Amino acid sequence: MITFFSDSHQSHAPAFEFFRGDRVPCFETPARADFVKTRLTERGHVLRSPQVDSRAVLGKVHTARYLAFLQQAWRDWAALEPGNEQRQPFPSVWPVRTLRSDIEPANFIARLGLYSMDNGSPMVAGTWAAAKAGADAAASAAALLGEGQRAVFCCSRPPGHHAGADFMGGYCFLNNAAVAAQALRDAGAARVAVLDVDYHHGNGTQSIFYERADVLFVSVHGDPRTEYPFYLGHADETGEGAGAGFNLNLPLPAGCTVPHWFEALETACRRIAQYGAEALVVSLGLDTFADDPISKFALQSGDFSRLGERLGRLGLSTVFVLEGGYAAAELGVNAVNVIEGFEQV
Ligand code: OKP
Ligand code: ZN
Repeated sequence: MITFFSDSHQSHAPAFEFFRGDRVPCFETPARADFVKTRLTERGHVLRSPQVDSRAVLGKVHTARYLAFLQQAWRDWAALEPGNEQRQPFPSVWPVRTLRSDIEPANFIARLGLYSMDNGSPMVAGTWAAAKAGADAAASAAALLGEGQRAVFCCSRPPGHHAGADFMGGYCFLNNAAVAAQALRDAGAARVAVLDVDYHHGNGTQSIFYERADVLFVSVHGDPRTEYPFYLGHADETGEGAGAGFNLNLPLPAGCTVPHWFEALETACRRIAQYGAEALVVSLGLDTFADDPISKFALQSGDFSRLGERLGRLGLSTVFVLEGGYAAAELGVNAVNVIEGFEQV
């Protein structure tokens, strides 16, 4: 499968994140994409650099002020005081209920909080470049489908599905899956489905398309009552306004069995088929893997082939976008199993 891969992912390599009050090494590392690249190359898949500038599409899925903040964030941070160039900024205050988010504060950390859902999105000098390359990959993949490719894989990081129209969160800055879906719409697909199979609910993607009928969002994920992102992803979220009925969440209990997971996948696939999608975007999180260090589903490497086969049977033009998956050394085999399972159909 043609794969978009950009070396600029390496410039997003924060040293640590917070976990239960401690600084711990980041789970979301450059090694993840490199393991996938190695496996793709071993198996003869072709890697390309993203060619399409996603700027115009980004302007349709994110707000102008969020994009302006993100692109400039590191320069603003570094200019604040000597030493910041070597220091990761984290938000410490957020405009929750009753507080105002319409006025952008001048203080950098306050602005970072305004544009964040959590303190779980470590940022460094190369973050914008890496995130932008991921969005460019998504736009490039959509363009290739327009040229008649059946499926394209975006091997990008950082991931994107927690990023909303105007916020980062959960390692995500730009919503690559939303960029792919919007680019497919712009290229003439009347209806696009996004299927998110990451362990964590894709709150950003859901919220971006929540009031739209032209993009169906379907997600299988750990129940937000106990799992990140906690505040979205429940079964009663079915869409609003024009989007009513075009959002389907299939939360599963942490620790659920593989057959239970595939049962939910089947429900997801049937909804997508019934919707009459002309193209599919898969938010391909691989943290459903049994040995994932931060997630609690039980898929084995062979199960990812089965996932790919089921997606292939939908018979849709498909963009795969890499999301989570933190058992880095197994990520290559698991990702390529999905891709090859799909191609086998
Ligand atoms: C991103 B993706 C450790 C807690 C974990 C939230 C998980 C983000 C998952 N600090 N942070 O959906 O795989
Ligand atoms: Zn995840």
